[in-house]
Amino acid sequence: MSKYYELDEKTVIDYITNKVDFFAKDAVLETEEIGDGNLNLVFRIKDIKNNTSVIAKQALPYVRVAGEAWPLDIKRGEIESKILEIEYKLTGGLVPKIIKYDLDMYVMVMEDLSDYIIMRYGLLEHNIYPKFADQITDFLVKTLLLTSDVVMNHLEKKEYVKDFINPELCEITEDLVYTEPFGIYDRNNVEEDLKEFTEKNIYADTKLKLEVAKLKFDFMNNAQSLLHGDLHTGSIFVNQESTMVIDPEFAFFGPMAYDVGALVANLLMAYISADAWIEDKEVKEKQKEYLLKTTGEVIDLFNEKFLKTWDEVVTDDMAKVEGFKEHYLEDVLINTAGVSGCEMIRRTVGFAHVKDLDAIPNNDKRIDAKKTNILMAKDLIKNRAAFTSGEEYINLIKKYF
Ligand code: SR1
Ligand code: MG
Repeated sequence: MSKYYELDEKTVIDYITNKVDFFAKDAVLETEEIGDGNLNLVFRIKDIKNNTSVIAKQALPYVRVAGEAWPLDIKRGEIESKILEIEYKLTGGLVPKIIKYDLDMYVMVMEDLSDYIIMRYGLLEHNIYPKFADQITDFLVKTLLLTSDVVMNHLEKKEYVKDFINPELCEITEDLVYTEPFGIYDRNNVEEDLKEFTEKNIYADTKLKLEVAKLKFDFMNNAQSLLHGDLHTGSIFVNQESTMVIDPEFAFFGPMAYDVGALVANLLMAYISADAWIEDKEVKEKQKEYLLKTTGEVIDLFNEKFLKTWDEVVTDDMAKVEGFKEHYLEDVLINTAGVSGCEMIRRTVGFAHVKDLDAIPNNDKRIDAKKTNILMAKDLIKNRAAFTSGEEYINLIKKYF
């Protein structure tokens, strides 16, 4: 019989006390459910006497925001805990430490990051994170390059591909990122004032759809590296000093561009949001300047570190052939632009939106921001070969603002 039950704010205290040897004997525990994602329950359990805390994340057998009508493989929690351990080793601690993974309850207990903030919310509070571009590009290059065939023993890598097959979560991406936003589907969420624009600029654009089809099949058929699989700014904790990546439950072997592109898209959407939302002129300019610079730096540092690390870690003889690393990287960058565009479109007219755009309070400004987002995204998809440097992204932003 299954030992699984859904935790709540009451039962999680007993659960943690019995299952995890973390808190002091005299601990006074309080808990709060803090999950704001689409899939899981997330509790912070705090010992208010000794000021220590942990996070417990429980996978539900369905999509949290949709309910039991949309069932989802609960084993994703197991994949997530394994990936976090691998990423911890690869990146030297750019992901949280796992304290325990419970295979019966699909609960992962991990270190609390209470002195960090989810990057999306930090940016919406107009904070600036000066070390972010450097730290996240370390994460990207280490996790992506070191799990590719350029570096890994090819037999071991194929074993990994098998171990980390993640069909249900991949299907969500295939549907919600690469299919539904480009046509009329029930799960799409398009604001009334954006419907005509969406029909004309997305559904009727057959050239756009052809390019998205190419990107979709690259996502499905290119088992290049062990991806995070959902690297938006809601999957990143930041503060002034460091960066921590969380939530790799969509992980599988896929194209590197999917992670880099998701990140870049969310920085671009933060820029569009800042322009539409921030009232104070000085704060607005400072925030836009930071996001412009960070977007450019993410691409340039990724390029730079990728090429440098390649020389240090490459093992495949043919990958050492002169000119190959530049060819390989160029392909990643071109598809990065394409993925960014798909992520931006799906966050505007697909099932799962982002607060950056949806919560812009002024109706006209919100609709205009969403239109700009769609146009910029189309540019990125259709002209993706033109975006291989930070400067080209900066020029793209300047073209629209
Ligand atoms: C049903 S899940 C919707 C979205 O939430 C996750 O964070 C992923 O981005 C997914 O596409
Ligand atoms: Mg998530």
